[in-house]
Amino acid sequence: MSTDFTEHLKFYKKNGYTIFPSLFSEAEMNAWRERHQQLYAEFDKKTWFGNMLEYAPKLMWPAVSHPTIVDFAELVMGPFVQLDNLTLSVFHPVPKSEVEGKISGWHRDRWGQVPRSSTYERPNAINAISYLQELTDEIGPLRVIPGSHRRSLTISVDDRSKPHSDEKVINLKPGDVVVTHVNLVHSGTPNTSASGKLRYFFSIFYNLTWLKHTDNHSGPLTQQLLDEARSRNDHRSMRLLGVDEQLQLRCNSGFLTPDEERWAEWAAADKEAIRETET
Ligand SMILES: O=C(O)CCC(=O)C(=O)O
Repeated sequence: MSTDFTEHLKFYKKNGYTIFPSLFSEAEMNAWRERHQQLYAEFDKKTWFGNMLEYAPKLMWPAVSHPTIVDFAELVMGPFVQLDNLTLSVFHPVPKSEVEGKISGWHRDRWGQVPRSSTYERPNAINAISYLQELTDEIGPLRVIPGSHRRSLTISVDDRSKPHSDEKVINLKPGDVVVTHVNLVHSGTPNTSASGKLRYFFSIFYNLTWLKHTDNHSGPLTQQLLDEARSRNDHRSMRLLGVDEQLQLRCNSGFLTPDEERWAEWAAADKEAIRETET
């Protein structure tokens, strides 16, 4: 059953984010946590991993190509959506006394800009973030400044690690996914778990196909996913992996039909064109 995006879209345009509850299962999250633990051991206690698709293609592809997330991405960006980077990271707890009253740091995301007006603009990139545990006040919630994707809001260096008067604190449940607009000002919160719990952060970051992508999609395992997508004539999956064969035609469409109408036609045509293949 496909999701009704009407309310999500309205909320997203106004506030710069929307939350999709329970998109990921406990079994999936468990497998991702385990993969992180292996990488942590293998890479000398490194905590931050980009390029997660190449590290774990079979585990990660269902998340990257999740129909709810990618359908919504195509609704707000048009069918020009590629994976910019797939990041799985862990924040270890720090003593509460060290970070009392501090947040991780306000910012807009990669490929963003300070908005020039209050008009809603298509994002250059969106972030589908989930946390593989409940985001309690102790583990460190996500903080957002609603509407800051449509405000030329700036914050002084001194104030970037302090809570903001317009902030909303978001305590997501495990498996929930928040999709943000690239120009939304947001911040994490330090993990101060007294019982030593880890704070997992999982980010599927998508950008427009005519921008560069941050992850390297040329690795053999990612290329295998691309070959499979090609054999199905699955343009949406190919785009996610950095190959947009329709870009030249679609980026010069004349722009006299409303964008969202045109995007919906293209997205439908892409779905129609997929060939069933034997697996
Ligand atoms: O750690 C967090 O919750 C915030 C993550 C973040 O700032 C980001 O995705 O850019």
